[in-house]
Amino acid sequence: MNFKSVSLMAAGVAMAATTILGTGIPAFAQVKHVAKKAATPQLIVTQMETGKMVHKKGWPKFTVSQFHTTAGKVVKLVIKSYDDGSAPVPVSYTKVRGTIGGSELVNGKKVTTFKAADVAHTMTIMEGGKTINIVVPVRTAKEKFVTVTAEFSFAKPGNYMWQCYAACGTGSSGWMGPMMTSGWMKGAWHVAK
Ligand SMILES: [Cu+2]
Repeated sequence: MNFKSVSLMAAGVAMAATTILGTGIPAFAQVKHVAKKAATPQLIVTQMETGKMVHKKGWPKFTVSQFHTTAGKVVKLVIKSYDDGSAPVPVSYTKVRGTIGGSELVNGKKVTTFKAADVAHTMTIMEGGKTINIVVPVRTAKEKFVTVTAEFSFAKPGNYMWQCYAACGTGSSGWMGPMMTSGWMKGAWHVAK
């Protein structure tokens, strides 16, 4: 028996030991597959477009405003925002709330709280007594858009309203127009069982 056949035999024994009984599938492959499946969040993407982009001055818009998910499932929400202007926002809505880790990613960087002057919009979701507050900062002059990513989940099924809390709309208060109109600065999350 030469060295090559001995090492081949050893490899065979090692493979048999790590094979799940009767399946012929190596144990490491199965474990890896299950772990990956459980950790994959539901990816949902929306864009924040300016009034100029949608040809309606003073009417910024979330292009997707109705969302669908399942209770208990982790949602990974990605918001691409093209807005370079801030809007007056109550200080409590400058903080990220209700997300996993209490934070969000802005262009891949973890953020938990913003300066009010840097806030363009929020996606604030009311789930019973819990509030999920995702902050959309203004893009800088040198970037085309800013990417906000947040992960969260809904405990119970139902229809939950969301509203932008940065007064980005029309009227002297900024709370008219798109702020009051479903499909623009408000909408809903539909959470199935
Ligand atoms: Cu807004």
